[in-house]
Amino acid sequence: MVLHMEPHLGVPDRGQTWASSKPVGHVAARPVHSRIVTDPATGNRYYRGRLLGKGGFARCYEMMEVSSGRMFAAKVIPRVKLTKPQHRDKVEREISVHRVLHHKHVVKFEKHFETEDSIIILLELCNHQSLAHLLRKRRVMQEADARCCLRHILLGLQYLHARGLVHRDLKLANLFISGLMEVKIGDLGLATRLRPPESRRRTVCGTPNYLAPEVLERRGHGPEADVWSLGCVMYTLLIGRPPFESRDLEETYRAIRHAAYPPLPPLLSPSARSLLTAMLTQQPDYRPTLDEILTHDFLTQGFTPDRLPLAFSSVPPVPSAKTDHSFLRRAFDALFKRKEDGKEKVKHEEGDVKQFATESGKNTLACSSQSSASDPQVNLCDESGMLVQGPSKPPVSQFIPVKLSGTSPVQMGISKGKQSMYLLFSCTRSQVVHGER
Ligand code: 9ZP
Repeated sequence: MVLHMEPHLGVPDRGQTWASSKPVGHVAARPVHSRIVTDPATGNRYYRGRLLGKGGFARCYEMMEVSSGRMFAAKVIPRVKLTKPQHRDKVEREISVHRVLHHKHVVKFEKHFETEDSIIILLELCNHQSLAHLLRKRRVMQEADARCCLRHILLGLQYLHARGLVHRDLKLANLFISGLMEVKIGDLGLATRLRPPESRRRTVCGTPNYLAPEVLERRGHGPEADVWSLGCVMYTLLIGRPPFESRDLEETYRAIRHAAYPPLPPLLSPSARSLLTAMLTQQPDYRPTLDEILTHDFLTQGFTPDRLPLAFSSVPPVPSAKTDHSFLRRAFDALFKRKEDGKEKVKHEEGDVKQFATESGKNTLACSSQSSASDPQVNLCDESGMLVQGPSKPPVSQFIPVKLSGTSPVQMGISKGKQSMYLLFSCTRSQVVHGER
């Protein structure tokens, strides 16, 4: 069992680093990390991409299976980190619990293998990271989008509970967002088998902010504790901060024990208010069950998108609709209109696009066209799908690349430093994502 390394002649391969310079006389240096990792059992090779983050014992990377090009999120756990037997037990338990789960709203466990120095777990790669990342960019969510998140999580949780598993660590950072903008429950490191109340585990685990009062008071951990955490998730999505947050941990614990959270803002709908209050009930027996939540008015009344809006993944909400829309309108005119013999005609010169890119701020645009190349009807929308200029407002999922007199859509995508102005390029992206339905 060896960590496969590309043949080398005393110099590191690209992407490798040498172990820090050793004193003279030390045995030969070796590369610290190889970019290529081989599963010794199958011979499958994986290319290690960028670091996604760290968690527990693991460093997490993007990994590509070389033979198929499939991408995974990999947890790489160095053996040296597993200093106690219970560390290894914990990793093995996570693997044994997770590997048999198959549900659209639970992150997929793909495979695991061991090399000489690490245990490697390959998981479904969720291209839009987690709800924690998303909320850091957006601050809060509209009720319809929160409803969509909640529905996805509830379906995943229903699957886990039906299999006798409680997650025990539901929080925004463990709720991942796929490339198709669906929410998936991940990180089952703390998940445990449901036991009868008298023999329930009394260990305190999880992030303090989302811990249920009964877990804090070591009265055991049942499925109701996941409902409490889900209430905390819903509160955070709609209000922008966790319900039990304070600078002092003791203060947080006191608030949790009394289920004392700041008053719900008046703008919250009555059904959101009633569901939150029910989920954040101090007594576990009085909290709604997953089935009751799924049939609650908040989840059944009002529009629920199938997925989160793609726009969530890339841009913060437009700060001032007024200025931005006037900018977008000017952009549209400069890009697609020109006066000729007193008549307005559509044009598409790159020079104009560039001129706008340099003038522009941080707006992201998307275009769609509904007509033939000879008579282009261009809609210019902001990322939320709001029509800014053009004959009609298509739903984002109907974006199609605009082809104006043979110009390739991608050629018109322009970015300027960090502030990007995507034109037809971003609608091509929407189309790819939405086309995978
Ligand atoms: N992170 C920035 C700091 C560089 C990212 O850009 C990033 C990108 C991701 O996908 C492109 C991503 C996470 C962070 N995706 C992802 N992360 C997972 C994950 C699936 N997809 N998981 C599946 N099961 N558990 C999770 C978990 C471990 C692999 N993660 C993340 C948790 C922390 C880092 C990776």
